[in-house]
Amino acid sequence: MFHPQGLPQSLAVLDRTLVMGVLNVTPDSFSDGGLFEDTQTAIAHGRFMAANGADIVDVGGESTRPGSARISQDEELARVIPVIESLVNDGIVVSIDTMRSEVARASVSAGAAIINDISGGKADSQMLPFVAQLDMPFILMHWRGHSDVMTQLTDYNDVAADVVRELADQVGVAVNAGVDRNRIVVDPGIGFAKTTQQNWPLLQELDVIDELELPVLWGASRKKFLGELLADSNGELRDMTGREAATTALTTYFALAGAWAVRVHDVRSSRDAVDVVERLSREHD
Ligand code: PMM
Repeated sequence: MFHPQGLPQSLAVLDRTLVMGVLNVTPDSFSDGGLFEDTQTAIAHGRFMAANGADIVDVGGESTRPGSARISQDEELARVIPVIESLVNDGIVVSIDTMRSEVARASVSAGAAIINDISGGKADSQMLPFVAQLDMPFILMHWRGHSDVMTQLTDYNDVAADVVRELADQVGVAVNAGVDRNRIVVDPGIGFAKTTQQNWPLLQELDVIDELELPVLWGASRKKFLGELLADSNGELRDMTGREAATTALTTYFALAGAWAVRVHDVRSSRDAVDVVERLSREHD
């Protein structure tokens, strides 16, 4: 298992897959839309996830649901900063899920310890130079374009090989911009510029990504490809919360494959799965 450098000591010492809890402070996110819009509700949910085993709480203010439009930077800042300040004040490790360098900058000032950029530095030319100045992990996801166009960006020859090659290229861009390779975490970006069916070969060939010799984060929680897999006989997609057992199954799969972290909505079930895998990996007494 690979670990990024620059992690807070409390996480750096752990020898298991980490659980990152999703905290979308957005009125329109596809999985918890509207529920955590209110700052106090968001803070309470972040605390709840930490109490239930989240190692990291991933705070995001911008929905990346397929087809969604962008919000202004001021709106994004207003959503995430008070939540980050409050959770950090409680001693919770927070990552900031943003494509904007200015939001990343303000979040780091507010105490965020990890940058999670779903565009891997592609959306904002100032992101990589900013990250290069930091001493914290940078999550670089496979990304081909913004949510309003990503469903048209799904041409691949070989999904797993192409995603890993494009990730390698972007890691190279980041390193050229001065980002320390030892601080990079890669993420294949389940559901981003991929049809629902294209997620499966990516998951089936998950060891292809090990070629990069970098820590890996997987974000498959409650995504549409699971809703489709579990659809009823009328073709009605399984609802969000009904995708939880399937998400936990994937967490087990990722943990067995040595993933650095999983990004999930229901923290308790994934943490239980990770703890089982960790116990199984110990030497016999
Ligand atoms: N998925 C979403 C948002 N941020 N970040 C990373 N690193 N990886 C992901 O897969 C990812 C992400 C969209 O899902 P959500 O709306 O359930 O948060």
